[in-house]
Amino acid sequence: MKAKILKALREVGDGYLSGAVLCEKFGVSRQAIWKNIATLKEIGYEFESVSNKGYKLIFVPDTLYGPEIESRLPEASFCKKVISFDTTDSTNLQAKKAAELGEPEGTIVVADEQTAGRGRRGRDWDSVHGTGIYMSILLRPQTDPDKVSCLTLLAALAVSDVLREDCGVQVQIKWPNDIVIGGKKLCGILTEMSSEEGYINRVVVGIGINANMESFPEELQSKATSVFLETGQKIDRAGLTAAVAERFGGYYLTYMKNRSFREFLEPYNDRLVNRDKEVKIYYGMIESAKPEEIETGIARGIDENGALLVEVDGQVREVVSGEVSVRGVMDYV
Ligand code: BT5
Repeated sequence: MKAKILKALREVGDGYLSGAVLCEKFGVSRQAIWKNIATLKEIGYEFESVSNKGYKLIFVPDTLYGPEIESRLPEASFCKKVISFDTTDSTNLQAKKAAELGEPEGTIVVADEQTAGRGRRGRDWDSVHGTGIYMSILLRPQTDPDKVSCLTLLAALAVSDVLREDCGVQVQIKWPNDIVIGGKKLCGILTEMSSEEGYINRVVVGIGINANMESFPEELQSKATSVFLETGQKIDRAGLTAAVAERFGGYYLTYMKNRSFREFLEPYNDRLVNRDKEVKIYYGMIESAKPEEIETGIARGIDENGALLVEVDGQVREVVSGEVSVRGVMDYV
């Protein structure tokens, strides 16, 4: 109901909507509308209320509040439900719990802060309160488990599209799961799957976007950046979350319908930061890789299975994500 009220009030823009109109529109009592508006006020929303005219939405707090994000999604969106937390351990962990409770495909879990944000292979994701976007999308794809790695690539494409179009940041993709600009990471993606005997129970695509951070802890300063640091503009996090969910949902449905990454190949490769550059492939943890676990070659792009094609000593290797990390020869990119 809160999402519906917010959407209706946003749609009238500078106008007002009376309690009576809202009651009729949503088939609920005056009391129900009033109660929902009172809850929104407690969260920080401000309404102008004029007798004989009704309510006007005049201030929206900067939070990743579920009904706010739902109110920004189109009616026919792939993502219908948003579960939100002010603070949680990890939105990926919460999305897995939601999956166990039977929540449907397309449910999104968001948080304003993560106390145990996770990266790949046990690494951490720095997730301070109120500045980043921490979101996880629950999927139940009816496909082979080996098609799942492409979902990370679709998410990278969706996030990079939205960042370019809506925020004006000319980001690139560092295969398989990073969005980068100027050699620094702006977003990371962690896709986790649970499957049995070739059958997928669920997939969680977790996306962390550095939106409005003004600075980073010392250990991340040389490798992390945010939309704010790149543009000098604070962005509307709830709007960006909805836009990413919507764009990803569209790509996901196309991918599942065609069962192929073919139509995404060109846009992905165009945006690949390592393309035709020398890269190091680490077949082990970067931090402790032995020399025999590192290979150097030229990245040529990805193939239809989402593998990175790397030319090593004149031969092309298909490098599969999940098994390796890729770095620039001198640096992170
Ligand atoms: C990733 O791992 O890049 C995946 C990050 C996914 C985070 C999202 S947030 C919502 C959802 N819930 C979760 O718990 N996770 C997902 P990886 O490629 O392993 O990179 C991790 C490395 O990036 C760390 O070891 C740091 O070096 C660096 N890092 C950590 N926090 C960062 C940040 N906020 N910005 C940029 N780099 C960061």
